[in-house]
Amino acid sequence: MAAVDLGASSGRVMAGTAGPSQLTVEEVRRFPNSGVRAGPALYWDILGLYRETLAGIREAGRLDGVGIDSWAVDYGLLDDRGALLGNPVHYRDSRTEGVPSRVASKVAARELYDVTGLQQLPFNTLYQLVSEGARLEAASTLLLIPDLLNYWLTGSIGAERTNASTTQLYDVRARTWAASLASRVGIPPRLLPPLRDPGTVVGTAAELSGLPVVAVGSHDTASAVVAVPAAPGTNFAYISSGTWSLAGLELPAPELSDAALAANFTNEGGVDGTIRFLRNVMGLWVLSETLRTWSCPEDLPALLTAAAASPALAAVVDIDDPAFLPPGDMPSRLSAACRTTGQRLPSGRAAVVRCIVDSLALAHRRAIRAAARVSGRPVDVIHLVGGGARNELLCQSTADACGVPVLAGPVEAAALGNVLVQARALGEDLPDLAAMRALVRETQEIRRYEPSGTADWAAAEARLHR
Ligand code: ADP
Ligand code: LRH
Repeated sequence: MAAVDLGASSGRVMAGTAGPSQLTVEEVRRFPNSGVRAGPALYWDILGLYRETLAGIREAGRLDGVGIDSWAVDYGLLDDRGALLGNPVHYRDSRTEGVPSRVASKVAARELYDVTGLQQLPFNTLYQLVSEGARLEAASTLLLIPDLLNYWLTGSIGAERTNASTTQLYDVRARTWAASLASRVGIPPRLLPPLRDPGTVVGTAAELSGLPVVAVGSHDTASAVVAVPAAPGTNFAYISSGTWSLAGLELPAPELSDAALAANFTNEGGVDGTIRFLRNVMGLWVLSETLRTWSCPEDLPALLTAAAASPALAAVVDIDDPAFLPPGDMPSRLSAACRTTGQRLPSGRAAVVRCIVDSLALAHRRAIRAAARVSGRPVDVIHLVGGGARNELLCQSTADACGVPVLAGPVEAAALGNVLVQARALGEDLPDLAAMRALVRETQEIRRYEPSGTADWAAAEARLHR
C-alpha cells in the first residue's frame, strides 16, 4: 500500500506492508510543505502537493491500494462543475480574526460545544467558512484536503468522518453533519458532502491504472492514534508530536462537561467510533519557526544537543499563547513573553531552544493533567508518537514534567495508522484497534524515558501565573 501523509511541515509517500507479524513503512518520497504568502493571504500549494503525491505513488511500484491523510480543518470549495474555486487558504492565515466572537453572538459557546464538542481554535473550518462571506454563494461542495485529493484521484465526492469531526460543523453525538447549526451561522448545508467511514473504498484512480483508493483515518492525528502502541489494560495518554502536539486520551464517548469546555478540550472522532479527547498544544512549530528565523533549519540536531547541556527551566513561557500561532519572528515573541512574566529570555541559541522545549514539555504537563482531571481517568504512561519522538530532550523533559514514563515512537505513526486501516479494508485480519496496536508493538522501535525528578516543574508552572 501507499500511505500518503501530508503534514504541515512535510508531505511524504510511504510504501507500506501489513500482514501477520509484519508491519513496515518505507519512505518513497518526501517533499517540503509550508504556507505560500501571495498578496494578502497565506495559502497551501495544493497543486504542488497533488503533483508530488502522484509522483510518489508512481515511484512506490506495485500497489494494492493508496490512502491519504493530512492536517485537519482546511478545505477546497468546488463549483457545480466540480472545479476548484480558489486556492485553499492556510489555517494560519489571519482571515478569521474577530469571527469567533461574531459567531458567539449567534450561537453561544456552550451550545456550540454541546453539539460539536470541539476546542475553540480560531481556524476551525466553521470560522474559516464564515470568513468567506458571499464567496460561499458560488460554491456547491466543500472538500477537506484528503477528500479533495481523493476526489481528484477517483471522481468520488465524500467527507471522511475523522476529519469531518474537526470542522466544528459535525454533531459529535448524532454522528451527522450539524446542518441546522451550519444554517444559523450562514453556511449553506448543501456544501457538506455525504459522510464516509474510515476503511471505505472510495473508488479507483484512473490516472494510476485503476488503483483502489481507501478512505483511511484521513485526519493525520486520527491515523497517528491508531498506531499508538498501547498495551491492553494500560491507563495511557498520547501525544502526537509534530507541528502541533495533540495531547490527550482515547475515550469511548464524547466528554462534553463544563469542565471539558473550560479546559478547552476537543472531542474529535477516531477510527472505529472512538473519541480523541485532546488539546491542541502549540507544538514543535515554535521551534521550527525559530530555526527559520535564524536561517538554520538544518542545525536542529546540533542545537538540541547543545540545548540539553543548557540549564533546565531557566525561562519558560506559555507556548499556547495565540501570539505564537502566526508565522514570524519567534525569538522576539519568546522575549516578550518572558518579560510579561518577569523573566528574561537567556541569551544564546542553545538556551533559546531549551526555553522552547521546556515550555512545550510544561504545556504537555498541563494538557495531560487536565485530560486526566476532566475525564476522571488516571494516566500511568504517555505514548509520544510522530517526529517529536526523535527529539530526546523533548521526550525526557515530557517524562520529567508529567511525572510518568514516556514511551517514544513510532516516528511515522500517521503513516502506520494509514497502512493499518487500508490493510483491513483490503482484507487483512485486523479486527480492531487492539489488534492493530499489538502489531505496532511487535514490529516498531519504541524507547522508554523514565521521569528523572531533577527539576521543579511545579515551580516553573507557577512562574507563568505571576
Ligand atoms: P508534521 O506531520 O506536522 O509535518 P512531523 O511528525 O513530521 O510533523 O514532525 C516534524 C518535527 O519533527 C519537526 O518540526 C522537528 O522538530 C522534529 N524532527 C524531525 N527530525 C528530527 C531530528 N532529527 N531530531 C529531532 N527532531 C526532529
Ligand atoms: C496536526 C493537525 C491537528 C490539527 C491541525 C490543524 O497535523 O491535523 O490535529 O488541529 O493539524
